[in-house]
Amino acid sequence: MRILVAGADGYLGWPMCMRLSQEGHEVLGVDSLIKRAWEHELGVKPLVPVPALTDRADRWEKTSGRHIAVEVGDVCEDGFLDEVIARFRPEVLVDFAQQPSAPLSMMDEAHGVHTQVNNVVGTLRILYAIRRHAPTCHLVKLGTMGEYGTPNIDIEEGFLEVEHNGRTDRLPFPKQPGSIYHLSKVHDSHNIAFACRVWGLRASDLNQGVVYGIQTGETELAPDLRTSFHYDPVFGTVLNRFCVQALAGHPLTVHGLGGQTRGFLNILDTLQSISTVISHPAAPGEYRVFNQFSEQFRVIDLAERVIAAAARLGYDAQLSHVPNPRVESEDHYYNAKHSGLFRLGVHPRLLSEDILVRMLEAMVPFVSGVAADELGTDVSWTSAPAELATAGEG
Ligand code: USQ
Repeated sequence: MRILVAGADGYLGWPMCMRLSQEGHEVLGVDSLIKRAWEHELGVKPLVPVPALTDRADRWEKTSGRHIAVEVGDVCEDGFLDEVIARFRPEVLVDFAQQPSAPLSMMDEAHGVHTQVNNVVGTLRILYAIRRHAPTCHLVKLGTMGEYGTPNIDIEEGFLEVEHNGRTDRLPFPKQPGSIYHLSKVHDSHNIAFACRVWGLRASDLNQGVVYGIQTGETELAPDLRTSFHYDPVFGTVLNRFCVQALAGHPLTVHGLGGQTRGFLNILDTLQSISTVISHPAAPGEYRVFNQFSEQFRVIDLAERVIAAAARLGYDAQLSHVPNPRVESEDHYYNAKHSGLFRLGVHPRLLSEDILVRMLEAMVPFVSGVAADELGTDVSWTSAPAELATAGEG
C-alpha cells in the first residue's frame, strides 16, 4: 500500500515508518521538524541523539535495502498537504503530526493556543486534502485515552448506548479531558467523525494510552535508527521517565498519592495495533474508535515495579511523593474497555519485570549524560514554574 505517515520524525512516527517499510509498504514520511524546535526552546533533549530525518531515511535504506521517502513540511500550512496528497495519492494516512505533550499545553496561554491550533488545524487540513484528492484513503489517527478523563463508570470504546426518555441511541462517549492537549484530541475526534458522516471519508480514531519503551526490532538495526526517547518533565511519559530517574539516582516523581490509573502499552503494541488497523480498514463513511492500550496500572504500582527491576541491575532506586502539579483525581474508579483491537488480532505484550529490566539495560549506556535538573520540576496546571515559564519565552 501507499502509506503517508505524518509526524515521521517523532517517538512513534519514525519506528512506524520503518515497520511499515519493513512490511513492504511504500512509505512517505512527512514532518515539519517542529518537535526539534520545541526541544530547543525548552532546553530538553532525547536520551539518545537523533540524526536528521533525511539521514535516518538514508541509514534505513543502507541497512534494510528499503526506501522511505521523506518530505519536510507543515501539515497546518495551507496547500502543503494538498500538493503532497495529490501527488502521492495515499491509500492510508497515519497521523502522528501533533503536539503530544499535556504539560507543554498547560505551560501558559501561548503554548495552550499553539497546541490547539497546531493539532486541530493540522487534522482539518488532512481531512480536506483527503476529501479533495484521495477520498477513499483510510485515515488512521492517533487520539488519546485522556479524551475520556476518569469518569466513575466504565469507559466504552468511543460510543455509549444511551436510553433517554424511553428512546435509545448510540452516542459518542462523554469526554472530560484533563489538559488543553487532551482537549485538542477531543476536537479532532469530532472533526473526523463529521468528515466521515457528512463527506463519506473513512477513519479509525485510536485512543492510545501512555506508551513506554525505547526499542523496536528496527531501531536496533543501527545506532542511527534509534527513536526520539524523552525523559524530561515535558515530553517524557511516566514510565519512561521513571526508568531514567531510577538509573540516574533521582527519586521517582510520583505525583501525589500515585493512585492515578491509566491505560499503558509497549511501543511494540503501538506498531502492531496500527499495522493491524491498516490491514482491516474502516468502510467508506465509517468512523471507528479503538481504545489502544494493553493493560491498566496505577502510577504508584509502576514506580514500585521500576524500583524492583532496577534492583535486579544493582540500582537502589527510591520514590518520592511530590505535590501533584496537575489537577487530576489521585484515587478513582477506572475500567476502560479495550477489546476491539484484540478482536482484530492484536496480541498485547504485557509488562513484566524482564521487559522492564531490558528497557533499563537499553538506557544504561546513555544515562551518564542526564543531568539531575532535567528530571524534576514538573509543569503546574495552575501556575507554570519560573524556569519553564522563562524558557518558554525564549
Ligand atoms: N505522572 C507522575 N509522575 C511523573 C509524570 C507523570 O506521577 O513524573 C502521572 C501524571 O500525573 C498522570 C500519569 O502519570 O496521572 C500519566 O502522565 P504522563 O505524563 O505519562 O501522560 P499524559 O500527560 O497523560 O500524556 C501521555 C502522552 C500523550 C498521550 C497520553 C495518553 O504524552 O501524548 O496522549 O499519555 S493518556 O494518558 O492515556 O491520555
